[in-house]
Amino acid sequence: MSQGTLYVNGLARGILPQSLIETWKLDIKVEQTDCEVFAKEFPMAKIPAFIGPNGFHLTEVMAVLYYLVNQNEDEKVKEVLLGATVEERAQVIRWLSFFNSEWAAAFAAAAGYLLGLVPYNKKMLEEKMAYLDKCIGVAEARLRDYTYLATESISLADLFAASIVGFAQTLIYGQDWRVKHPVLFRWFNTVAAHPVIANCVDQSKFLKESKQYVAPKKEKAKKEPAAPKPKAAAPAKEEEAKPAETPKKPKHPLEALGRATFSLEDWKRKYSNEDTRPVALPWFWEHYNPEEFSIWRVDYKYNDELTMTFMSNNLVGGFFNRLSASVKYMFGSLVVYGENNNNGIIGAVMVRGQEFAPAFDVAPDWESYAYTKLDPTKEEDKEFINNMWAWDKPVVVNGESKEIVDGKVLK
Ligand SMILES: N[C@@H](CCC(=O)N[C@@H](CS)C(=O)NCC(=O)O)C(=O)O
Repeated sequence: MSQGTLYVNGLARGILPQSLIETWKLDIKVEQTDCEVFAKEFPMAKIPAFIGPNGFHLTEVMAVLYYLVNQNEDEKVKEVLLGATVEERAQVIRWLSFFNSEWAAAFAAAAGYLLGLVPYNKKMLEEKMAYLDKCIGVAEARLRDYTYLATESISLADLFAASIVGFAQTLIYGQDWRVKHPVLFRWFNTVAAHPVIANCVDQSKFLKESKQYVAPKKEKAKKEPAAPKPKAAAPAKEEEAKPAETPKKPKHPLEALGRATFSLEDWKRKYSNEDTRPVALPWFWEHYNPEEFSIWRVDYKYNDELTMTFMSNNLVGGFFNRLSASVKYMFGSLVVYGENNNNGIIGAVMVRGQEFAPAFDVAPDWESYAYTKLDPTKEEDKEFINNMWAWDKPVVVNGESKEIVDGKVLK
């Protein structure tokens, strides 16, 4: 029987724990997070997570790493990685914590903007990128005079920092960034040769150029196959008279409203390409035609049943997937506000026409939400819509200001 299970999902903080297990051949299973045990046992759903013998549970990457290093039976290895003296051990914790809570947190936020996972916000992206460079500057100040971050040898802090800085080079940083940080890269190359890092950082996947924010490509409208021309007088052969194998898809009821002058596609492109608050939203209000599209406040009806914020966000994701048949007539966003065990779902969605049902009723769970028409000529409604689409300010619910913690865009 194995001595435990580590849960990972390919994201940065799971890389080193997994590599320690695999490189040292520890008797510990590595599983992906999309399983029932993980969902049940780890309500925060963060990786890495670990279950050991006798129900011993761990979360938090620093604790997981500390535990795994202690599974190595070689006392010398432990001493080198964790530090030999109190001072060394404290320095190891210091640099582990620095790369975990300062650098990795800012990296996750920056990558979210650069990879288009959250609404683009130029100012926030610039802030995060500058913060990452500030952190690197702090590490480089140390590495100018010393070979390693915490001690005179490769410690656990070097391994962890190299694992996430390596991961970042497969996602956002390219050669231009490496050239700007020669001190960091002298260190990185030394640590990357360590078997534990060589096993988990694949330098062949490093980006050539740093990722810039690139607007998603215009989606080509699917060409409807041309309708067959009516046959001339000659009697059709029996075969031709057979009904087509795939029945023609029924038309969406909103198609009857015809083509709008306000181009939803142009708007979706603007929203994806431009900084939301300063550029995209002013463009929207300049072009929006209230006769063609109505905008609805959408409230989840059962907020008191929501538990974990990530589960609320999954609920929204599922709802949006089920709306896919109507999405070409819709745009909007639903956000999750609050915290675990005290959160809610709210948002603003624009639909073709003046009714909400024809757009929403394609999703079997549409009645779990309440719909209230908004009037953008009212400053208060307009600002609500702006906030729901920009996610840059807390949302006011029943007079209380609540932080937006997650959300999804329907486009
Ligand atoms: N405080 C935790 C943070 C763990 C964390 O945020 N892990 C990321 C992956 S690197 C994650 O699980 N992200 C998914 C999410 O936040 O839902 C730790 O130090 O381990």
